[in-house]
Amino acid sequence: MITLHHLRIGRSLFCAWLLEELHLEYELKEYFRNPKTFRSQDDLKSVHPLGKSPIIEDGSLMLTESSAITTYLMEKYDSENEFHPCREKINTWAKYTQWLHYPEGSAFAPLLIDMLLQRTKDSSQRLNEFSSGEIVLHLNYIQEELDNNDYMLGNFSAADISIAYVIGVADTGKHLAPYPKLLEYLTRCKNRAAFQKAKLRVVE
Ligand SMILES: N[C@@H](CCC(=O)N[C@@H](CS)C(=O)NCC(=O)O)C(=O)O
Repeated sequence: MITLHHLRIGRSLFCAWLLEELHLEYELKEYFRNPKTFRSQDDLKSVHPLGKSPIIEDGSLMLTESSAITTYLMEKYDSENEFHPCREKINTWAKYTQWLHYPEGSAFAPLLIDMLLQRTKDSSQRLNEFSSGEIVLHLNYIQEELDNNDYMLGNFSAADISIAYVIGVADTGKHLAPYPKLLEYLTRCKNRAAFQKAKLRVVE
């Protein structure tokens, strides 16, 4: 059975969401952040040297990085291509790969800077200018690419789980007011039965 190491509060909820979409059984191990630093603690670092979640174990495999975990779960458990396009449809598959990796590769960094500035009440004009400009750039791009579709590729795919995570972080940072389509998208994603199931089990 798969084990999901989940740090409260964080992205591993979204990994649980994917496991629920796939109807996979998983054991959940929970960890708490240090209340002062909001970082992970020795218990999670004893599982993996980075001490960052999500981490999954599946048999002898231990895997980190949410996009790599998604790719692995798709390869192993989505043989009918319900949640990811097959490689023969190379253009659709390439776009899927883009949306899967874009959040961690590009969109999340300015949101993290903004989150740290808001949380610490630090005021660095340069960081502020950088993060606010980049956040607008990325949210505009995602909203334009989403267009009038329900999901990034039209139909729901595992890449939506990556995108919904960053849109959720943008929502927490109060950046979504000018982006009604992204708000609707986030609601649509969170209304999925699998997300609701994950949320009941994986307490944030
Ligand atoms: N790029 C990694 C990021 C993992 C990550 O930073 N996770 C956060 C939780 S959302 C974490 O574990 N933070 C604890 C810490 O860095 O101390 C991924 O996509 O899985």
